[in-house]
Amino acid sequence: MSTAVAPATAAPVADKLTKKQLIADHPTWCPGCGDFAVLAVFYKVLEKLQIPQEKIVVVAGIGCSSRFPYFMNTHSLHFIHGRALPLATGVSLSRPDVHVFVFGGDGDGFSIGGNHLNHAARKNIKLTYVIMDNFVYGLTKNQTSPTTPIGRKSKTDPIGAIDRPINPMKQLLASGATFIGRTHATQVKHMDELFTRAIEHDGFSVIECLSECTMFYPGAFDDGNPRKGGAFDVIDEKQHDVKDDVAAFKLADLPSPGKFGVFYQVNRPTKNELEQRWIDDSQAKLGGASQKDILKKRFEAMR
Ligand SMILES: Cc1ncc(C[n+]2csc(CCOP(=O)(O)OP(=O)(O)O)c2C)c(N)n1
Ligand code: SF4
Ligand SMILES: [Mg+2]
Repeated sequence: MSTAVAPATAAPVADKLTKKQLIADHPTWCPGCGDFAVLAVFYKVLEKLQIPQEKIVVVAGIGCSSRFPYFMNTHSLHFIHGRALPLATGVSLSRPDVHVFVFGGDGDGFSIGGNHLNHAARKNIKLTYVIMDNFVYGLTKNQTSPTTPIGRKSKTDPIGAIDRPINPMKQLLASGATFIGRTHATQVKHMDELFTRAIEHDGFSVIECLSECTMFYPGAFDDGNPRKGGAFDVIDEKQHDVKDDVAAFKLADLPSPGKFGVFYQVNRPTKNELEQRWIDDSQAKLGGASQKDILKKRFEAMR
């Protein structure tokens, strides 16, 4: 007779993460707003990658696109206009076990938050940032944004915008981001592929997603939508070396609707990694002192 005894309880099987679990609230965007598709794809990608729900952190600033945290049943934070990245940086550096995502608009990212964008990118903070670019301030009802084309009329430019818009791809290349992509909210499969690659990248990954504001700037991205007679021209990575920043700048110079896909991707140590190395070295030098004690010692030395 066998003496083997079956364990009293089998190890619990972890629940599979489903889209249903990720939904927090009914999105309140206007009918047809491009942001709906971005949210739907994000749910799908998280379900596909099976990132544990308790390890997902979603951060945003202010704007229609920045309403993302309301719709995510994850750790979600909504911060001041343009300040999503500094908050997300703190979360990323202090919690290496979580995946940090930032969502926001062209105003939040390139205007009031432009300074933070440059620094988070050059420091190569480990996080994924999706900028839903609609070429307008949507939430505050139609002001010129940093990406609004010259000549476009708005509440702040009643005779048409006169300032040269920024080129997001060029700006991100110059700032030192290590993964830079561009997509279109009507191209669901492409968004899925790009979000997945960005999440898997070890460093600051940023995607500009053209997302139509149907209320204040309808038709803005029809030239990139084949269903509206436009051209969705994807970068051929057999021809374009994603490590070549000069080639990426050239792609970024193409006239609207331009190219879509990965413009640039390189590996460079993240600030997360460099800072951890520095902490480990300091702890080793100080006989295993706690981070708190090291900080205290530093402050004392600065007196
Ligand atoms: C310090 C500060 N300045 C201005 C505002 C007003 N404000 C809120 S959202 C916004 C712009 C939003 O535009 P964008 O980031 O492009 O997001 P969208 O609504 O287009 O998705 C502005 C100017 C604010 N909330 N806080
Ligand atoms: S105002 Fe524009 S960006 Fe905001 S929810 Fe409506 S369509 Fe979307
Ligand atoms: Mg906007």
